[in-house]
Amino acid sequence: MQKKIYSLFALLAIFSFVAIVPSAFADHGTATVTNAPGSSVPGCEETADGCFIPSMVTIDVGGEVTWENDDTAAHTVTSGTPTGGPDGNFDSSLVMAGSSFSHTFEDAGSFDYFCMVHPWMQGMVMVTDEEMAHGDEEMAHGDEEMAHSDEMEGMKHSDEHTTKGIEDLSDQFTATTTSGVIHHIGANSDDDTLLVHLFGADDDGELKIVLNSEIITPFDDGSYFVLVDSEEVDFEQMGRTLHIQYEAGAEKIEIVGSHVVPEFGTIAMIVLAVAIVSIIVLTTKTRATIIPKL
Ligand SMILES: [Cu+2]
Repeated sequence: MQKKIYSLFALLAIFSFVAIVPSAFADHGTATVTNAPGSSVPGCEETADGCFIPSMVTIDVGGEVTWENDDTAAHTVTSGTPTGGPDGNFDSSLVMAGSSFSHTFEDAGSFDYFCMVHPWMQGMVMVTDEEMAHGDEEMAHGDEEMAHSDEMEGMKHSDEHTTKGIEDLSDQFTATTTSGVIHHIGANSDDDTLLVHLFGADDDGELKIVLNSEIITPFDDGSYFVLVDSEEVDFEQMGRTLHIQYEAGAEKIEIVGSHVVPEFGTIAMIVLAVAIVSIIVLTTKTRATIIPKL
């Protein structure tokens, strides 16, 4: 009898281990960035790929980024900005063509870097807190299923709106504020940013927004990054629901993802128009073949 219990316990332990392992070992630990060929001459900063490819990478705390210099010129990877100068977080010094440089990130946050030789070359490393990046998975495993189903409802709600093809982007999202009102939500596909303009936020407040995946796609690990009045802020994320704190007087909240589709409403309208036209064409054709038979 006792043996049975033990083996049952062992089975349970193995099972829960198997359930936990995939999320714990999901590989967000490393990222590789390469120097754009020819980046020693200005111009790469105006391309979609940028001078460091990709120009923004996201890793977990403790993760390592490797910069491979595939270009023919020597470059540096220096934390900081061209205008503010090196900030001392990391510096590769000169990396020769064909060589590489790696750095391990022990703290969460966003780290700007640039090339000292070619200051038009700029990039960013986002280091996310493991718990935040995997909030979604933990929710699913945890006993907070109530909150999860609430979120699902929120998503359904916003999906309903998209199928109707409403022009105003504010209607594509389920969003609430505790201070001020949402004046406008706009999408900028150039820097993959969703812009939430606040009006009359006289007190500190919180924006709760359920992101519509039709419009904004998160980074590979499911995370986003958020700026309030152009300053990066910490926020809570549960799946596609973000809780963003802002201070009194805040006007602009930017949510950055890996891809943003602007004016989804317009696209939906086009799809709708095409559907209607094809229905009309089909019915007239069918009628044309039916009428002679009558
Ligand atoms: Cu360079």
